[in-house]
Amino acid sequence: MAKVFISIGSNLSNPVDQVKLALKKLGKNPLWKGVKSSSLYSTKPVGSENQPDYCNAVAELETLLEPEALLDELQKMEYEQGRIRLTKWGPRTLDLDILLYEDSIIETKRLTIPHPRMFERGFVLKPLQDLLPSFCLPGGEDIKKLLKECADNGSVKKIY
Ligand code: A4P
Ligand code: MG
Repeated sequence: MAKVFISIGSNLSNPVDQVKLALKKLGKNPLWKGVKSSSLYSTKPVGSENQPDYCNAVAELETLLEPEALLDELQKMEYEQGRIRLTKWGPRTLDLDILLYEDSIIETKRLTIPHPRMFERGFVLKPLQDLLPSFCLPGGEDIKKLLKECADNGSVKKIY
């Protein structure tokens, strides 16, 4: 079984409900087990700022799926929740990104793991810290130290 961390983000169509629904669906899917969730956070958009605030969370699970097969399943879930890809970093009903897959380093046409932008994003690291409080990311960086250096750290507010 591979331990995997997935970032969940939404900023359209009741973002909190979208994230809750995604967590519920993750919890029911027989393709993985042991699903745990971080708290939910309200976050300011990073990258393309002219869009609504996000709800973000991180989920942990264990699966026998290989990374690309896992990505296929997550993309299916995105479409089921009405995801339409209009612009890169644009608003979305559901974004599911694979942050970490065990301690693998993967670079393929479809996948980069660890997720290349996770280390500079408070909206990823703060929820991840709920699940891995004293964690050193692959590469050895301490999550607490990285979080302090994130430009968006101050705008990540816990909802519950
Ligand atoms: N892909 C490569 N690596 C991965 C991975 N580790 N996990 C490929 C998932 N997908 C990965 O993704 C585009 C392609 O990335 C996929 O087809 C897959 O093969 P996408 O979801 O279609 O597009 P995107 O989400 O717009 O791009 P990307 O690169 O995932 O965007 P980011 O960097 O994740 O940024 N601000 C706040 N506050 N909260 C957010 O959640 N999200 C973004 C998206 C920007 N600003 C945000 C948030
Ligand atoms: Mg994505």
